[in-house]
Amino acid sequence: MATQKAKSRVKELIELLEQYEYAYYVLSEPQVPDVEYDRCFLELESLEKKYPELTMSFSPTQRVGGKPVSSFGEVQHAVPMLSLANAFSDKEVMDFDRRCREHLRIKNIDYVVELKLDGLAVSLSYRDGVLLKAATRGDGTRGEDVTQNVRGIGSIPLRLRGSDWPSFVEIRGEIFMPLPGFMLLNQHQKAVGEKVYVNPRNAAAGSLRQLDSRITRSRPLEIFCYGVGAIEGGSMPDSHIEMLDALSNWGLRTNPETTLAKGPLDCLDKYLNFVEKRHDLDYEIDGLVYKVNSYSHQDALGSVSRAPRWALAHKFPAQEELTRVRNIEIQIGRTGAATPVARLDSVFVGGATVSNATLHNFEEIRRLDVRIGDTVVVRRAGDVIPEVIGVLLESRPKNSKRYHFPKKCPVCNSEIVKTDEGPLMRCSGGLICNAQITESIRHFASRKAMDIDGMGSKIIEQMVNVGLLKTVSDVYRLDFTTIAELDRSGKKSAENLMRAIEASRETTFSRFLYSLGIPQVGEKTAVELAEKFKSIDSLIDADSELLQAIPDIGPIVASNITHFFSEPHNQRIVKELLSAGIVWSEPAPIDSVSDMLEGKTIVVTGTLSSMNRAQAQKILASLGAEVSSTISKKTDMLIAGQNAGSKLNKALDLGVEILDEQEFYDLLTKAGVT
Ligand code: 5U1
Repeated sequence: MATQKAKSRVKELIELLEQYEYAYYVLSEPQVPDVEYDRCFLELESLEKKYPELTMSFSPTQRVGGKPVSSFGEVQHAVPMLSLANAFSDKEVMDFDRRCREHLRIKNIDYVVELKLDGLAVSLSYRDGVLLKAATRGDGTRGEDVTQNVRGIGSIPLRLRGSDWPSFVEIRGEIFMPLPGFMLLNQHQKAVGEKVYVNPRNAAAGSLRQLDSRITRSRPLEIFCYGVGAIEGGSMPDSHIEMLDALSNWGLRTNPETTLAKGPLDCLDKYLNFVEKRHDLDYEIDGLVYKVNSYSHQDALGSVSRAPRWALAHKFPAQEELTRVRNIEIQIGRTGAATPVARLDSVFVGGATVSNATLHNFEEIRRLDVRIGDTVVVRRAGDVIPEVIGVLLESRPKNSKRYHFPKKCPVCNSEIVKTDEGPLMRCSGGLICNAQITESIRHFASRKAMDIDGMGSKIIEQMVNVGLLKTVSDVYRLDFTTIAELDRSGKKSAENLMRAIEASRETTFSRFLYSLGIPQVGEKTAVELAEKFKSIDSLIDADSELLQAIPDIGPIVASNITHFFSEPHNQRIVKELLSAGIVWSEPAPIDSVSDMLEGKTIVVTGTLSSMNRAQAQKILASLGAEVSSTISKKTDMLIAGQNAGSKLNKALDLGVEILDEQEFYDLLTKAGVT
C-alpha cells in the first residue's frame, strides 16, 4: 500500500517531468540538464515499480511500452478530418477570397496564415485532459489507431496543461520529421543496411506506422497542431487564432510562424516571403494555408465535398517530380572525380527546368537500382544540384537497361580507378584528360579565382579540344587573332576576353593560390595561407608541420598542399604563371576585413548566442557585405550558428565558404566590431 509521502512524491515528479518535457519539446528551451531529467525519471520509475497502483497512464514513464502489434486497429473520427482545396496561382487565391466575401456578403476578410507541413495529419483525442487516442487521417472518417506510437513523441503531451480544456476534444495536427533528424536517420539506416527514406515525409509516415512502438520512439518525429475536431464540455472561442492560442496554453505545439493577414493581398505577400524563407526552416513545407479567422464566418461558409470553403492550401511549386531517364553518363571533375549523371526528359521542378540530375556515385546507382528507361523521382530543392532520389519500380519498362560504371574515362580513355575516399571513382588521366583540363581551367578563370570575365565553360572546352589550352598557364599565351578565329567568337568578344585576361594578371596572393585548384584548398584556406606565408616560395618550402600551425589546416589538407607543390609539373606551371606577369601586392593582399567582405554575398543562418540574425546581418551590411537570405552559387560565405539546417547542407553541397559562430566573431573582432 503506497504511503501518502510516496503518492505526493509521484505527483510532484510527474508534474516536474511534464514541465521539463514541455520546456524541451514544445518551447525548445530546455529548463534543466538531461541528467536532472533522467534523475527524476528514474526516481519516478522506481516508485512506480514499488507501488504499481501509483502508475498513471499519463506518467512520462508510460510513453514507451506495449508489445509490437501485428496491425493497427481502426478509429472513427468524431468529426471527419477534412482535406484542403489547393491553389497554385495568385488568381486562384483571389478567386477564393472573392467567393468567401460574396458568400458572407462582407467587404474584407481576415485570414490566419499557417505553414503547410509536409507530413501526416493526425487526430489526438483528449478526455478529461488525458490523451485517449491518436489516429491517422485514413479516409477522413476512419483512420488507423496509432496511439501507442504517438505516445512516444515527446512534443505530444500525455496530459494537457492547465485546466480550462473541454472534457473531450479532438485535436488536429501534422506529424513530421525535421530535416536534420531525417538526414541523421538516413545516415544510420545506410550504415546498418536498412531502408533509406526518399524524403522526410516518407520517413515520418514510415516511422509512425511501425508495428513496434519502440522504433517509433527512436525516430525524430515532431508535431504542429493546427485545429480541433469534436469538442464536448467546453466552448469554442470566436476565432481560429484564439483557438490556436488555447491549444498553445494547453501545452500543445503550434507553429510560431502562424500570422494574421488582412485580405488576400496580404496572404500573397506572406506566400512570396515563404517561397524564399522555406529553405531556412529545418522542416519541409509544401505551401501555406489560408483560413478565414472568424468561426462564425467559417460556420456560414461550411464545407463542400469534404473540403471546407473557408480554407485554402496555396502550394509551392513541387520540389519533386517524375521523369524518365534517357541515359546515364559520367562527368569528370577537375580533380578527376567521376560522377554519374542522369540525362532526363526535361521536367519543371523546384521552379526550374531540369534535364540533368546527379546520381552521386556508383553505390547510389546500385542502392536506387536505377536503370536507363526508368521513371524516377527527381528532386530540386532551392539551389541544390538536382538529384535522382527514387525509382518507380512498378513503371519499369521491359527494355530498361542496367548501367555499368565504365572502366575507362569517356573523355581520355584512361582507367577509372576506385579511390580510398568511399564510393568515389576517379579518372587516372590527370594532365592528359581534356575533361580535367577543362574543369581546372574553368576553376582557374572563375569569379572567385582569377576572375577572367568571358572565359566560360563553352569557350574553354573549345580551346582545350583544339589543343590551345593544355594547362592553366596557356591562358596567358592566347592572342587576339587565335581567339577571334574560334567558332562563335567574334572580334568584339575576342577583344573583351583579351582585356579580361590582361586585367587578371594583377591579382591577390590568396586568389592566385585558390585558382591553382589544390584539393580542399578553398577560398578561406587560401586567404589563411596568403596571410601566413607572404610569398609563394615560402609556401612551396613549407612542410606539413608548419602548414598545420594554421588553425584550419589539418594533416589531410597539409598533405594535399605539400604534395601539390612537390609535383614537378605543378612547379613548372606556377613558374610559367609568374613569368606570364601575374603579380600581387605584398604583404598579403587581404589587408582589412572590410576589403574581405566588401561586395561579398553573405548568408546568416541558425542561432547565434550573442546577437540575433538581424543584428548580424546589419553589422555585415555595414562592413560592405551584401546580405542575402538564400544560398545559391553566388553566395560567398555562410555564417552558420547553432541548429543551422538546410542552408548549411546546401552550402556544403555548393562548396560555399562556411564560418561557424566563433569564426564569425573572430572576423568581427578583426574588423574592430566589438
Ligand atoms: N497548417 C495546416 N495544415 N493543415 C492541413 N492547417 C491545416 N488544416 C487542414 C489541413 C488538412 O485542414 C483543416 C482546414 C480542416
